[in-house]
Order: sequence, then C-alpha cells, then structure tokens
Amino acid sequence: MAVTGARIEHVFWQTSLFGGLAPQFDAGFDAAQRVDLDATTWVEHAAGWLSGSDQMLDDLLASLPFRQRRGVRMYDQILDEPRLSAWWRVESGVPEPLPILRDIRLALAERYGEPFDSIGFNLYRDGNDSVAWHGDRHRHVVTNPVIAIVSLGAPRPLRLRPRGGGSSLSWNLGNGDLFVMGGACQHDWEHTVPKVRVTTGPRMSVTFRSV
Ligand SMILES: O=C(O)CCC(=O)C(=O)O
Repeated sequence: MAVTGARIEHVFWQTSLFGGLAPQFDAGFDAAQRVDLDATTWVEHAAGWLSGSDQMLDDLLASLPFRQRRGVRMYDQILDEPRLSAWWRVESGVPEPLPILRDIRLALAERYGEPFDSIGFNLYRDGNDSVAWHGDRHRHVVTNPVIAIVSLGAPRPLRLRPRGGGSSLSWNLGNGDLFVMGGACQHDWEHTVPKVRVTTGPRMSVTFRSV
C-alpha cells in the first residue's frame, strides 16, 4: 500500500459476500449480544451489523486524510503508531465524512445514551499494523466512557483482558461487525488489536466516542 501525501492508494482486498452493497445498518440492533465481563463491565457484539461495509471502506479510503501518529508509547517504547488514523468531531462544524455515518452515530447515541460526538478511524493496512494493550485515555476525563466500534474489511482479533494481566477474551471483528465496550471497561480492562501473520486485507475500525 502506498501512502501519498494524505491519501491512500492501491489497496486491494477480497470483499465479503454482501460487503459491496450500499451500506445499511441494523437500526433495531436485533443481533446484539451483551456479555458482562464482571460486575461493572459489559461489552456488546452485533455480528454483521453493517451490510455494505466494503463499500464504506472504499469510500473512506478514498476520502479521509489518514496520518500516522508520531511518538506513541507502545510496548514501553516511544514509537510511531503502527497503523494510520483520521478523526472527525462535531465541533469541527463540518458534516460527517459520509452521510450514513451521521445516521449510525445518532442510532448509537440513542441506544447507548451517549452523544458520540467524535469519530476516530483506524486503518490496519496489513498484519503488521496493530495497537498495543491499553485502556482508552479518555477514561481520565470521563467515568465509564462507552466506545462503539464498527469494523470494516478483513476481520482481526480484538482482545480484552483485566488490567494488569489475566487471561484474555477475543472477538474476530471485521465485515461490518459492531462491538461496544461499556461500564468500567476502559478503567478495569485493557484491549489490543495484535499483529497477525496472515490477513486477507486491510481492516478499518470506525470508533465512536463522546468527548
Ligand atoms: O481498532 C480497534 O478495533 C480498536 C481501536 C482502539 O483500541 C483505539 O483506537 O483505542
């Protein structure tokens, strides 16, 4: 994959069966399954929540100004972050990068009782891109922040473990899956998207937060 200026070019991947349709999400959250990780932490997973996710991936790759964040602490070292990111915030005054992202944002806001006024886009170009174990820094400002993640493209494991260690749980997220972390998840648990040896293509996470 080449990164030219702020734009991504020449990304090829195997599309999923229904991924190339016009994007549409399940406003009824019919497939959502909630799991309590402990007394104060929950996650919710809706497999295939967004159909047409390959089309959305294409559209976002073509339009978003992805950047590599510099000087991020990972694995106890200061490194360039091994993934690319882009951001959108309500306060910018510009519309969401795609009209359907506004509909998704408002549907998530209604279901989870959060304004979700910020969207972060993370691009894992191949199996070498990753994010290390962390809890969202946002937890220092907000108690029990809810983070909703819509995954586009090739599935990658997202793992969760109790802060400080312990056995981990794993969800394979891509192709329009919705995954929501709530309760004390950012305080008491950590999550990671680890490097993998084999992937069938890029994955993008579209992450909704309330800042
Ligand atoms: O890409 C993902 O699914 C997780 C994103 C994440 O952990 C983060 O940006 O803090």
